[in-house]
Amino acid sequence: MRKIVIFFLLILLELHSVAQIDQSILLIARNSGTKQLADSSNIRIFGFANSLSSQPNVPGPTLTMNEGDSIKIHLWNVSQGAPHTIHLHGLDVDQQNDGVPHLSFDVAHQDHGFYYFKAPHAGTYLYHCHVASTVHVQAGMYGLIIVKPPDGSNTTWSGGYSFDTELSLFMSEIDTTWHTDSVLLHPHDTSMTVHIVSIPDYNPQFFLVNGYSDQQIIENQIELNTDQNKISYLRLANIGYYGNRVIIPSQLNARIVSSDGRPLPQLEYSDTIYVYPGERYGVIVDPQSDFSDSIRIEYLNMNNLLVKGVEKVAVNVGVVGLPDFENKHITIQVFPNPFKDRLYIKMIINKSSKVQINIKDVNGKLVQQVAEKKYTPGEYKLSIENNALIKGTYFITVFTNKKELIIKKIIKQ
Ligand SMILES: [Cu+2]
Repeated sequence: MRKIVIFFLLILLELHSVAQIDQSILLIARNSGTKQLADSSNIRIFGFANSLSSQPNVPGPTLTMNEGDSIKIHLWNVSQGAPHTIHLHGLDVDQQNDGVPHLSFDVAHQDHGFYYFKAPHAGTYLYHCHVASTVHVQAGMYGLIIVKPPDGSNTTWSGGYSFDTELSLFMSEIDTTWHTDSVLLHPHDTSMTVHIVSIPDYNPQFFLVNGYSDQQIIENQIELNTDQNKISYLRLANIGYYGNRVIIPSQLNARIVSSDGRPLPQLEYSDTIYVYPGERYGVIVDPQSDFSDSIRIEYLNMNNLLVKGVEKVAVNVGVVGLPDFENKHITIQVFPNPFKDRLYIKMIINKSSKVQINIKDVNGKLVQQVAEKKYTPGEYKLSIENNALIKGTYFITVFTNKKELIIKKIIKQ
């Protein structure tokens, strides 16, 4: 009798755990995306989108969840072509939910697949399609998974390191010769563990950070903006077929604290970190001085370890470069420029002043304003949201001591 009661209790618990989903994520697999590269050319991609109305991007959406949450991923294949899966790289899930086609299931065109798992130890993980994965990953079917601690706080893991800001640097490459129909549209027999696909030698021409290279990295503001004594958490991840050598400016005091979603037994001070395909590292940085430099990412051919590409991610700590405006009352610096959705204004007030900040268009029309306020001597950093402004050229002006002064021409992208 006791055994029967326990049995039913277990069934109830099981039903409860299936029924209670903390987060449901929709990923739509598509075979018909395009991606603009740094030379303005467009290539065909496969990828994941969040909704039917949105196009896939490379990488796919970043999935953020809290440790211990019950997660359901709904994969809907709207590809008019190959089957797809979601492989949860580095997550301890059961075989049925691991997305390796011949060991679990694949999702054909117009089919739906569901993956259930409990978000594992707080850390950085990956997902990617596992159908003919060499081709489908290069095609663009991958994304980042960030697991926060159970309370969702800015902490590396429960009882780990607290941080003020975080930045993910997700590396990959693109060889445009693989983005042709003859490679992408090969037959897919998912009952086979080996696919005979004729693909060119892998010689990537584009080296990506979060899907962007060269000036695209600047335009999309992939950069570390922080201040002295503030702690930032860098999540480094590589889903390319090349290795990455990531070189961090020494003033950032980089400490590697985690590897592949688990804490290291003890942190390691290192400015140079090798991130090989599929690997992830967590790095804590806290600069002690103001400076401007960049994180250098080298892309290494795994056969000969030669550097085939270099990308840079800007690092700005505190006041950077020369001030944009300076008089005896006030010193002002505006960054970044060009800007996207947010503009920062750093002010050093020498004498108490009333300051009002205006953004005007090229015709002198006021389009945005930070209301007048009295500032006592000291340093201030203002952050202005500019979501409503259309792309174009503006002037930032400051109204102080009964005079309006033009500070800088700024460009919204
Ligand atoms: Cu796929």
